[in-house]
Amino acid sequence: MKESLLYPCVNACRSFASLDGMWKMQFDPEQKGTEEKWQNGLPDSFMIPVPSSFADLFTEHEKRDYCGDFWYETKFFMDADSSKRAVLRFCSVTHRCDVYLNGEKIGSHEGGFTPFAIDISDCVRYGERNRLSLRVNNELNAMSIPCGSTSILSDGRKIAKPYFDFFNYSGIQRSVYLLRIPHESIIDYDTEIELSGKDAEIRYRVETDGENEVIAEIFTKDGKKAGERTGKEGTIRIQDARLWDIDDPYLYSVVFRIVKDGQDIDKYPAKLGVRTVRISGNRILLNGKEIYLKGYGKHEDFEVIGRTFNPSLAVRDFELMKWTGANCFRTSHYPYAEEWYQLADEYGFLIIDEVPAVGMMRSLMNFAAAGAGGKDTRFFVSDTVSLLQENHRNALEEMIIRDKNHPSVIAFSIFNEPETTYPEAREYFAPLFDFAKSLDVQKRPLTGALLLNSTPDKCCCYELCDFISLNRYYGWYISGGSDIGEAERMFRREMDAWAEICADKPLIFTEFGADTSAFEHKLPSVMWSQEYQNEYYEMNFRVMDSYDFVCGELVWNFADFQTTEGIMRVNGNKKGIFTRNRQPKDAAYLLRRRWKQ
Ligand code: CKX
Repeated sequence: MKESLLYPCVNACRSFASLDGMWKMQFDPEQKGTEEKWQNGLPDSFMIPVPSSFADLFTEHEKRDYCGDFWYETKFFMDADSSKRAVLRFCSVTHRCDVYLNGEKIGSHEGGFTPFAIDISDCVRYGERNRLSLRVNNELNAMSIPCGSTSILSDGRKIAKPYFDFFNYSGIQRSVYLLRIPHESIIDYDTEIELSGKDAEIRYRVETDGENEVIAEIFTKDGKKAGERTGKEGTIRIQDARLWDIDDPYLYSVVFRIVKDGQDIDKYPAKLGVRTVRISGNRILLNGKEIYLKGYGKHEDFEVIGRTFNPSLAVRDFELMKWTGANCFRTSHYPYAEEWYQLADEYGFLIIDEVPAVGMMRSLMNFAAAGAGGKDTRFFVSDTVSLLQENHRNALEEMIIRDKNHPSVIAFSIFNEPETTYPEAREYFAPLFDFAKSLDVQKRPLTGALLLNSTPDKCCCYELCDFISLNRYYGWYISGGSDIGEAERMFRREMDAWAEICADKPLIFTEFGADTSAFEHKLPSVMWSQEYQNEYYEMNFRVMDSYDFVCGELVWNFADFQTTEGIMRVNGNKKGIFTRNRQPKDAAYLLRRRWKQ
């Protein structure tokens, strides 16, 4: 049985301690840690904050760009109470790790963006200090998601070569918790929602690891009971339900309890947003009403902290998104920290939740050579594909289990810009779409962001998507600058071709954007100037507005972000509507005018 991935909470039955703080760290470029048993104590460590993305903390190239094995160590005191289970929850360790407790290996995990948990009840030393060590590795290869490669320089140093366009931030990037939960406990739950007139039917299912009875209760915000039912599964009817919507993100509370002889054995509280998401013809419906998605592709990315979650920064991002009139974002290109989804539930934002399946092309120079050039590298025709698919499947499972109960999550994205132009790509993706559908009881729409050469005549995968998501760069990677008129004509030709397919399928844009320096102005415009970014968006909106099957526009990107260095990037990707430190470029005002209408 997999350990529960439920978010930590404290109540009469459960508690947790945070293990965040300053840990020890040591790079292991020669991979001698295992042989020398560094799990028994790091021989020559330095201090590192946990959580953190280590790269931007350092001043030396070798440390910032370190690629390979590296170790972490901390000590924690375990109280003498063994009446509850003790579980370590790692919210994300990028990209893979082995975990040791007091020198013994207790688990391992592949995949850097979803939590995993290890039950240590039987091996932890109660009433003593315990040593927790991790051997982490951040190399990229054709089986890892995200995909990339690792090159070895002539001095033996390893360098990450992402097939994708964001910095390979890594480390223990999210919190580590020591959970104390009952021996018989709630492992997971899910809810399906049906609206019936003014009422809502909540079909719930609770998974426990025991036989005792479960009680489910729903409360309004002001604490009134809205419904109750006994049983591990059942339906609760909320009369005159207040729906969760972008303008009124109302959240009920739901509490599940395992009860024996009138006593709570376990209790898990959560928020419940009552809403439905459906596709009807070429429309996306939220609570039965058409919704047009306006917003961004984002990154977890900021100066110094890299990909670490920071609550102030997250609130600033939500406030800025709201200020522009946005209602949606895609977690490009990996599942974000859980707190993002909690905030989106509260703010009334819609999320397209993306698995880290990015870089699915064999890039020789940098991702742009393959991606923007639209070349086909036969990525899905290779011996490693089945291992990649296994990692992809696990990442999908962990993401859907983790995020399925958030009302903000309206769709899952299974990929970003893979090669889709030959049948092997479809053979690769079709079982993953089936698997994702089977995991999500809410049967949310599934999609995947299609690369610019995945046009209707060539793409073998769009049929798998419940709605089509296009990443398009007419006026940037294709016919930019003075040729923007030509770009518009080419864009319209492609859209005319989608029109036939989209008589019965919604289509949204998951990316379109132009690199823009916050310091450049030019009249008439040139590429990279703020004037050009505005003209680029005006042209793109003109085209999108002429096709009524377009159900959404998520611009690329919310803010400038860090990438690997190279001739295509000036200290990062500059397609942000906001700068990296969250100040508006001129285009922010253009979006605000359009989206606030
Ligand atoms: N799409 C032609 C994936 C994103 C990149 C974006 C860009 C590309 C474009 C592919 O991760 O940042 O080049 O700006």
